[in-house]
Amino acid sequence: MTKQRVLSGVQPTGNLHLGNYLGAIRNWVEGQHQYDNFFCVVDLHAITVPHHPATLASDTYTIAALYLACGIDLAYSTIFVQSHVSAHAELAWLLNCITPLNWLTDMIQFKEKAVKQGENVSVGLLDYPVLMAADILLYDADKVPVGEDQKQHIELTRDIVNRLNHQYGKPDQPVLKSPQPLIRADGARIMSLTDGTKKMSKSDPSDMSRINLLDSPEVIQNKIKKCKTDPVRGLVFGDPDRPECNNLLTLYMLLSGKSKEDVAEECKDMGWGQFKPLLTEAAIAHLKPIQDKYHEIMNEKGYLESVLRDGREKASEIANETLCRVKLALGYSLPT
Ligand code: AQP
Repeated sequence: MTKQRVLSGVQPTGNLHLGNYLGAIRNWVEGQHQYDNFFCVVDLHAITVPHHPATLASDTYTIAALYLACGIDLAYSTIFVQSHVSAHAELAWLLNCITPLNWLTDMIQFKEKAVKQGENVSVGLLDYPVLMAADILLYDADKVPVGEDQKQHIELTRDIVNRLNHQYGKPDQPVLKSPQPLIRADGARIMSLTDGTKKMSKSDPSDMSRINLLDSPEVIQNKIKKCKTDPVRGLVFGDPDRPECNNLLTLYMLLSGKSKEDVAEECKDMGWGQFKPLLTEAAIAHLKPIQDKYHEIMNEKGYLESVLRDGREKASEIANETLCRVKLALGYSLPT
């Protein structure tokens, strides 16, 4: 039986943090043996907000190396860079022309980010979900493992598929395959260390709001020491009035590998002074092997380039086939 296909990616817009890791990459790693996986660094998405040309390429490499360091195994998975496969931009254009404008203006992420950018907001930011749909659809992906914040974009992708299949496909012969989101209950929305009601994010101006995968033990210790808590003694999951408490217990559970029941029992009578060193220790211990592996990969000259070259070849072959299928359905003639 052929395996179902998985596609997902992260933008090279800054340091990977625990939200990206626990919400997305950890799930890619744990599920990779069951699927045929494609993981890309979505560098075309990275320029939908103001970016630094001087670091775009090195940030892209860092993220690809972190995929490997977190445990992505090339025996099961292909790693590539989005901009290396030109079919992504081309399919996005074709999908643009069948996507109603109001579907995009309704997207929560667009509304939130557009407010921050004021008059400088680009057409690219509005179009972000269509490019994301192209990323997924080019690979006929069955599943898309993401954090909770991306759910709306996958629903939009499914709407685009339905519309395109309805307009250009035959009932028994759809042009594109509809993907399903794969969102884990635990870790789907890791919150900021400085505000438990906001998601942890690369674009938060304060580095104290997140733990980055490459933070040193001293930095991790300092961030946890200073993170926002509450004055209540006794730590519990799920109290809507204590978002920081729920977030920090969730981080401890996921990083220590303990069950929710065990963490609830262990922490029920604790104060923050007793809990914070435990979380610090769990975070440092969990990230150490990832950091060691990352440095090993970065020191192996030429290795990452070869991984990305192979990835581009494999991804391009599949992506170009899908692109041809869509172009034919839309009535284009293909060059002979
Ligand atoms: N806080 C989070 N909790 C769980 N999952 C998360 N993801 C991102 N943040 C969290 C998931 O990580 C994958 C890549 O997302 P991204 O590249 O968009 O990362 P980001 O940190 O969200 O980036 P930005 O640029 O800082 O965006 P905004 O400003 O939107 O937060 C996705 O699967 C995502 O769900």
